[in-house]
Amino acid sequence: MDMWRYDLQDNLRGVEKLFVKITQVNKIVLVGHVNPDGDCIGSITGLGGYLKDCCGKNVTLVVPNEVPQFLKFLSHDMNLYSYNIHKEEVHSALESADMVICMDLNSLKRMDDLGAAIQGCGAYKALIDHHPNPDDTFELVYSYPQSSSTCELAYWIIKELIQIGGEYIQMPYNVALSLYTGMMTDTNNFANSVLPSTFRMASELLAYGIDKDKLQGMVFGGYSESRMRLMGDMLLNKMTIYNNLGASVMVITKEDKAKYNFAKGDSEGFVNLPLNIKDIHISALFTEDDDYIRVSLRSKDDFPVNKLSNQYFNGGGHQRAAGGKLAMAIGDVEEYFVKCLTEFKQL
Ligand SMILES: [Mn+2]
Repeated sequence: MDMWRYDLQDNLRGVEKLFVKITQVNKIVLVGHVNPDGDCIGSITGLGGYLKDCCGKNVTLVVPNEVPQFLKFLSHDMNLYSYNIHKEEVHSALESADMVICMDLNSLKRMDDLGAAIQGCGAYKALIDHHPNPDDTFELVYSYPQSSSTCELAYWIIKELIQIGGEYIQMPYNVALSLYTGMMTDTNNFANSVLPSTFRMASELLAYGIDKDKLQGMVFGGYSESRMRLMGDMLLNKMTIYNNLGASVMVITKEDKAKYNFAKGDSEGFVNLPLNIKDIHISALFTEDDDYIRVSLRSKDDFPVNKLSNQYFNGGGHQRAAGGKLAMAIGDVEEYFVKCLTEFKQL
């Protein structure tokens, strides 16, 4: 057996169940996480597009809040609702839904208010995701933390669904484009968590005629001048290095946001930068929002930032990439982080 397939075999063994369920239902709502990223939008538009165009299902796509401008092209002609803007449309879609498929999240907590709406609806609930420890809300779970991205998992699941269906269907171009985009962003352009199966998927998808250079430009290159200035200011003036902890901290205040005309997504990727410094293996970025402080944590050398976040920052995620939330004065956050990390490292 091919190695790449062996990787995935256990996880794909159960796809028959999903196949049977899909044949039994008509209205399907696909849901992603708060502050949707490329993998989130790629996976709901990719699987959603397949279910709509190849299986004839009535498909609605929902995320808790705004979709970044540079990812909107992936929804094509599908309904993609932000719950904070389209509450009524989302409630009506959920009320009549036969099935809800949550993607790229392991817990309803990753959906803010939308989580309660999902919990309360009577539809059959499935999960397709690559974050560890999914919660037990779901009746059907495809959780594969080793996978590069939810989009990669969705790709192999769709291929399996096609195979079980027994007739050869070509994946539509739009589906291929969505899945490629999410895999490309979640691996940071093939830098992180890439398996042999990931390259296999990429190579198969490129055969659909995806212009990968143009796509990279659209997804990674569409930034504003003010984002670059903010990044420069952060690295030059705001990054604190704690050599004794092997850690870096950056804080973006409301003042910084105003100064640099901050738009959603402008700080994307900042948290990864300090990890390029020798011996820095933990990076924290704190961003002051209206109601709370947003926490982003990254690590290398397998330091478990998801556990750190779970214990001190009201969040979780992957071992090397996690998020969280804090309610405190922005001026106190750095001291709090240093205290928590020191304690955590001593445990
Ligand atoms: Mn993901």
